Amino acid sequence: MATKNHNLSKFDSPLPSAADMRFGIVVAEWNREVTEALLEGAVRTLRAAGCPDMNIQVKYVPGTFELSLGAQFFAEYTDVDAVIALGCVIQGDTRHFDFICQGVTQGITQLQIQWNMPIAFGVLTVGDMQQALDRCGGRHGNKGDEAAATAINMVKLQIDME
Ligand code: DLZ
Repeated sequence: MATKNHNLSKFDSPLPSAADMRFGIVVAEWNREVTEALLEGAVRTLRAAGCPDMNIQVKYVPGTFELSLGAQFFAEYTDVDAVIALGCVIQGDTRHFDFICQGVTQGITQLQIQWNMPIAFGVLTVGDMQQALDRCGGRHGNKGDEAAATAINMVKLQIDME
């Protein structure tokens, strides 16, 4: 019987080939400077794993709150294997931040289960713009890149388990 190696996550391994995988990327237009950088990171990672450009579709929604519905459109109307949702919510003086974060996390969680489709959560939820810049290609890496790697790994896992 195969046992799990608890010291090394399989997701620390090199990425599987994404040559035959199809991805939808839904990008929030709010804080566009940040979300475009997340998008660049995600596309770079998909390409590096062998995914051809023709297998990558990008669509924009107004804000992070709309990412769930954008992801659902991909699931319902296209033949993608996974969706990568990219957004950036910056904490302000009101509770808007909490509602948007709650809405998108719950929405994406529900969609994944409902559609049996990986939807990677590439949403930055940060206190200020500097924290966002640090995570979209700055000193904390690029979370778009990480979201794309997650999507590739989850599609591979689904293929292996089907
Ligand atoms: C309204 C709003 C605010 C205040 N802040 C953000 C944000 O930091 N990041 C983001 O992606 N979107 C924000 N939005 C817009 C909402 O996501 C949404 O587009 C609107 O509430 C309309 O549904």
